[in-house]
Amino acid sequence: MKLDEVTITRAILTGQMEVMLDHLELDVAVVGGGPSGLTCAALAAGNGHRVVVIEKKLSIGGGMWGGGMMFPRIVVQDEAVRILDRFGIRHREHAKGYHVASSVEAVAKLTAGAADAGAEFFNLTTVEDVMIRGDGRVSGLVINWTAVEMGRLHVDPLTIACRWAVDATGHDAVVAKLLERKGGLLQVKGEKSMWADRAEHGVVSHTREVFPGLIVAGMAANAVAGEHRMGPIFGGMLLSGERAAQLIGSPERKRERKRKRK
Ligand code: 48F
Repeated sequence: MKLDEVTITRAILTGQMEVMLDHLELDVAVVGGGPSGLTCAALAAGNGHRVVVIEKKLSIGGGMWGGGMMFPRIVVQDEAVRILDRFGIRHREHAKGYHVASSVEAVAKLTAGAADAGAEFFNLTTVEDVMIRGDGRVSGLVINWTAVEMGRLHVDPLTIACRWAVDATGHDAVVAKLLERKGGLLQVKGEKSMWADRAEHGVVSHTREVFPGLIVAGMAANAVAGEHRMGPIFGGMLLSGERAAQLIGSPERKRERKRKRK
C-alpha cells in the first residue's frame, strides 16, 4: 500500500470535525477527566446520554496516574470495590476493607469503559466560562484550546451546549469558581486539611446539583462544600462519579416522566 500524507491529514481533520459537529449539543459535558469525571462519563454514556469529557491536559486521568507520591498504586475501600469490578480493574486486599490497585490500570480501564459506552473526549481543551440562559440554568460551556491559554494568545473561544455540566475539575473546582466570580452565584468554601475518613464519606454526599444544570463531583464537590481532602484513597472519587450519573438519570426515565405529566 502506497501512503499519502494529504490523505492522512484529511482523515484526521474530517474524523475529528465529524465528531465535534456531532457533539455540539450534549446531554452531559463532564469537565475534567480524573477518576470522578471518568466514572460519571462512563455511567452516563452507558445510560444512553450523549457525553463528552473535556480535559485541559494532553492525557486523561487527572490525579490518579501518580497514585500516592508517584507510587503508582491507589487504595479503594470496600464500598467502592464493585466499581473496580465493573470496569475490570484488578485489586488485592491489603488489610480488611482496604484494596490496592494499579493507578495506571485504573485510569486505562475507566477511560476504556467511558469510550466503550460511547463517551467522546475533547482533550487539550480548557473550559474557560459558562453560559447561563434566561431560565437561570447553565446551558453550555465556553471552550478554547489549552495551548491558547498557555500561550496567552488573544483568540476568541467557541461554545458547546449541554443539558448538564459536571464540574469534575478536582481541587480547583474551576466551573464552580467561575460561577462564584459572577456576582457570587455560588459559594466555593474551599477544601480543608487532610482527613481521609471524613472526606471520603463527604465527597459522595456533597456530589449534587449546586446550581441549576451544574453538578459537582469528586474533589470539586468537597472544595465547594468546605470538606476535607483525602489523599491517595480513591473509592470516594468513583462513588462520587457514580452519584453524579445517578443524579443525571436516564433519558428513558425523563421521557417516562414527561409522558406521565401529559
Ligand atoms: O484532579 P482530578 O483527578 O479530579 P477528581 O476526579 O479526583 C481527585 C483525585 O485525583 C485526587 C484526590 C483523591 O484522592 O484528591 O486529587 O476530583 O482531575 C481533574 C481534571 O480536571 C482537569 C485537570 O486537568 C484534571 O485532569 N481540568 C481542570 N481544570 C480544567 C480541566 C478546565 N478548566 N477545563 C478542562 N479540564
